Amino acid sequence: MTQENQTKEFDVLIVGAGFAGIYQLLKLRKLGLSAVILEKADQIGGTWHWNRYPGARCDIPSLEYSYQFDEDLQQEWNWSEKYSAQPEILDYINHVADRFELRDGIQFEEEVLSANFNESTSKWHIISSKGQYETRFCIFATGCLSIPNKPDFQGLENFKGQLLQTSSWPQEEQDFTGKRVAIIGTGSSAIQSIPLIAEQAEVLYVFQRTPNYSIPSNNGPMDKSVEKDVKSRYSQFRKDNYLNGFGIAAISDESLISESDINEVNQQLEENWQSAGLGFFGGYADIPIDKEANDVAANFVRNKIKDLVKDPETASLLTPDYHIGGKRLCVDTGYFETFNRENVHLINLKVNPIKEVSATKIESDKAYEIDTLILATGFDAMTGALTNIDISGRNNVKLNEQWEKGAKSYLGLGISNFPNLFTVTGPGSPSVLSNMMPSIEQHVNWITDCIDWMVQNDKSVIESSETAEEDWMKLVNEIADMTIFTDTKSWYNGSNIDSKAKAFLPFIGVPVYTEMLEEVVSENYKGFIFDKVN
Ligand code: N01
Repeated sequence: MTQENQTKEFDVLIVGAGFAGIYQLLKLRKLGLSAVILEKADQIGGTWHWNRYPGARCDIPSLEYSYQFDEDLQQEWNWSEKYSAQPEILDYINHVADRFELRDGIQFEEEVLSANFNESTSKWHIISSKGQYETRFCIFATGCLSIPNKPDFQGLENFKGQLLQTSSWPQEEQDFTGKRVAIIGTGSSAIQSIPLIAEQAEVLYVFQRTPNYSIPSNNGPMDKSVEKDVKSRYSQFRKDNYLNGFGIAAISDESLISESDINEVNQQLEENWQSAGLGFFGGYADIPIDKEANDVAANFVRNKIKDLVKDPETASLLTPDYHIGGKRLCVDTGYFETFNRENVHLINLKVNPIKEVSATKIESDKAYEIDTLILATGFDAMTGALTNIDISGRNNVKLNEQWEKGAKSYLGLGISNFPNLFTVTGPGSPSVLSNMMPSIEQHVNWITDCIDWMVQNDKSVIESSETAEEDWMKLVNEIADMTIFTDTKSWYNGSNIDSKAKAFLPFIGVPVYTEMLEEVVSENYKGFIFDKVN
């Protein structure tokens, strides 16, 4: 047997070297367990490695979109802007990997192909693109938005120009000077990149199926007084944020539009428009739950679009008609204003869908000659990274078959029939409806404590019970049904992928979720089964 073919053994195998994976490695090492990360890319970073399109940046302030597990780290690291750009976020994660000496635990350019639970040994057998592993625990730190959605446009394979996708952007800088560029999609990635591409390109054609709401970021250099204030009370600041609905500092107002004077509401919405970014959505507590209140906030933004975009027809095309927040709210720098440029043209795919892509053209209402085609068409969100791996659990049950009618998970952490498998920010957890960084840390801490508890209490195998999982997903949906989220087609409910089950997946409400996680632990991991005997 060659070295390559030998099965390597670890206590824990982690899939993915993004923010979740590397923190998980650190925590497991502190427990004294052997652990390895397998990473498909040639470097760490996860989503911040793959999404290098122009304008990519976080839309949660960097003082919040950062690790909190190490006081020295959060005090010593300085962000240059309020919302940091992708290169700086990548620098940060690299700094963390070096600071905590994590690189030697990561195998790069090694994709996990299958994971199979062996019931006789209670171990996972992993096959990767480079070798085989046997491990007691398997942790999927694969992110919520990591499998690109690449629509099957007729003739796309015949396109001879430059084909790019925002979610797998080349590492080399791209120059669009003098080029005729088309971009398909108008979600967050397009909204961030369009203003910058428009500045370079000779002409930019934006192919829009559904318009999006976007709030100006008002990004700028880090305000040193804000930084100083937050750093003076960092750990309390972080704790307080777990008490806000979406786990984000800005989103904490308990006032209701329905109980406020409309002039005051408009004044407050103006203030939020100027400064709150994503916080605009939570600026009043009833925007996410009351359709009429939501309409007030939505109309405010619709009017802003009318003011910002000079051509009334273009403004009208850019104006959404669904609940604000129903699709993930976007945050931009000069997005709507970009449509005032003479070299930018908006094409309405609702009326004129893409008929065909050929060697040099894209055809909808007419044929557009282009040099570059950019797909900003989103992701197979929340489940794609798991269902794209051949994962089989007890009785050889396949995960993608178990989830065919909709993903089910207990707490977004465990899946019935898949023992000793954990997901970080999995479906059924606040994840994408929260600040991902604290949610990642919350899950990694929970998983690590759980494994430690198992070691201390002589338990070998953990899995969620089917009943706990059913009840949990019922709760996820009952809460969602009380909000505006379920009325709109979005990637939150699988509507962006035709073949996908339509089910709402994020748990809404960080504070309730946090309480429930603690309750499960205090009741000896209620809802989980240990050392199940068949
Ligand atoms: O993807 P999206 P994204 N024909 O799914 C369109 C996070 N993120 O990559 O709405 C034509 O939002 C689709 O149209 P429709 C953030 O959570 C964060 O932009 O389905 N069009 C839509 O316009 C975000 O929400 C940051 O009708 C097609 C677009 O493509 C999430 O990632 C930055 C189509 C896809 O938009 C995803 O954002 C960027 C088709 N066949 C992203 N298929 C931060 O700032 C799809 N579309 C942290």
